[in-house]
Amino acid sequence: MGRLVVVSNRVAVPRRGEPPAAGGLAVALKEAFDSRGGLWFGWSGSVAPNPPDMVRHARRGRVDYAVVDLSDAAYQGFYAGYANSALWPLFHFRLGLLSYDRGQAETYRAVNRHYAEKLLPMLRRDDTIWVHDYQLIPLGAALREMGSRHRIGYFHHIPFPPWAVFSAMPGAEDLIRDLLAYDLVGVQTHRDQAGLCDCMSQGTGMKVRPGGEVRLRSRRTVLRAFPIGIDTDGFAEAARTSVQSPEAERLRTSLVGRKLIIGAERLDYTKGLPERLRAFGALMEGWPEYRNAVTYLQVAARSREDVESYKDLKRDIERLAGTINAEYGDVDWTPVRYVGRAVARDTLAGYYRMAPVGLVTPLRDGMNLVAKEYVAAQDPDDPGVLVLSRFAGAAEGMPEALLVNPLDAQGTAEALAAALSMPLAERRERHGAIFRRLRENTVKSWSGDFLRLLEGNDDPAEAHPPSRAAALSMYQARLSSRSVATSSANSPADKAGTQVADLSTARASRAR
Ligand code: ADQ
Repeated sequence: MGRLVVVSNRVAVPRRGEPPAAGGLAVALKEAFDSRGGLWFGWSGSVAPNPPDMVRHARRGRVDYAVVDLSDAAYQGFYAGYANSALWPLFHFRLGLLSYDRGQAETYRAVNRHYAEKLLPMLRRDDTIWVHDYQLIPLGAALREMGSRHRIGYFHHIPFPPWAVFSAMPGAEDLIRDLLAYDLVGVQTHRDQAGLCDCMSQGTGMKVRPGGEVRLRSRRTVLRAFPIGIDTDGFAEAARTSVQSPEAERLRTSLVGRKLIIGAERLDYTKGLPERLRAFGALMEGWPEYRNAVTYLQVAARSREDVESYKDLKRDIERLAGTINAEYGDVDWTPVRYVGRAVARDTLAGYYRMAPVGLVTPLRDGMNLVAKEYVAAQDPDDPGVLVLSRFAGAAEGMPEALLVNPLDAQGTAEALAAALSMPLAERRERHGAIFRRLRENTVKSWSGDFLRLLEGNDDPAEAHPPSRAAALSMYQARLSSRSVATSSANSPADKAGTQVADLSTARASRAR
């Protein structure tokens, strides 16, 4: 078996003598890299007016890291411009925020061609290439034009909308046709797979066969869902240890017995932060018993601050948090604590374990790993409850979470109240079901499944039927046998029909 060659937008070269950062792609790929060796190629993260036109190399263990710098102009056009101001909003269904500029689109293609030119001479004949995410869609086609006959797979980490949305992008057909250069195109969920197949058939006029197969002359491309997971046991262990740490103790002491609701993400308009604050405000308004009894901690790491829409978002969130604190706060209680920076992974794991409620309500999200990490971090004997947007990819595999529509502040507040008052037996049952699935579908099994199908050994979709179908049937069976005492008939969630609505949405999206 040949080497694994990974191409991703940003490549973080581990310091000499240190393991790769926990979490993220490095963990997913470790096993494959360890067993067969590999090359990891991409942008170094450095930007300069006129960077030297060269590839820098570093060898760590069995992996060669090869990175290039970007010029200011390439960064503006390719990264801040087309990738983050046009593709990112497009793929997240936010056409109102899409800002298209033909020059930036050309820079995006030029940078991808440049990457292909740099990568090609480093390739060996039997390498397998795995390209990651929307910054690099045309890379496969550029490699093919230059003569590459390797197996090339592409994984799309963010949502894939249907053609009715996608076709708003100038040049949409070209982007879809670019995907045909790959042998395998992976997306996160069955909903994304439906969007991708719709774009493929409407954008190219080609027939998508059952199993997501498209044929163009002698080339075959398979379109398939591979829901990404986390290092479940590793994260659970980090949470167990970190909840005893001085940082966790500092937070615990400061709560003075109040219950913690936690949210954590990059500061991004797709994550639904203003909507989440409005929902917390609705909880304070409609459930006075929780005033001075809960604290909502939102950790939001700064992100893409050079993109205009991100600056507006920061202002909105700060204003909303200030309004809630002024309205409901007291001399000894701040309802919303807002921390605007990144927090170390282990520290975050300890905070999750301490929080009876995890609030994860993106407007759209490919998967959302925070939802999975929150569940993995819980104490199985006394777990917290996840309130999760039905528009996160993670919702497909988590029907036992309290699923909400984040645009419905009242509905989300009702779910929060239900979570805060949920009996222990029900919390355990919901947590246990999700946690078992998280242990079966980890980040390692995700990369293994993708590579096995790309390299043609077997078809993981046939080997393992979709976990979501299994999850749903378990859930439905439990509901019909009334073995789950959801919430009592008088509970806010029941009044609002949270459970019924969740299930009907889950059924509807399965049928799509
Ligand atoms: P992201 O949009 O970055 O990823 P997500 O999947 O939630 O979103 O991953 C974020 C990671 O950053 C998590 O591991 C989380 O713990 C960490 N994190 C969040 N807030 C933090 C903070 N304040 N400080 C430090 N760390 C923080 C994209 C897609 C997702 C998809 C992933 C993986 O947008 O939908 O799930 O890729 O495919």
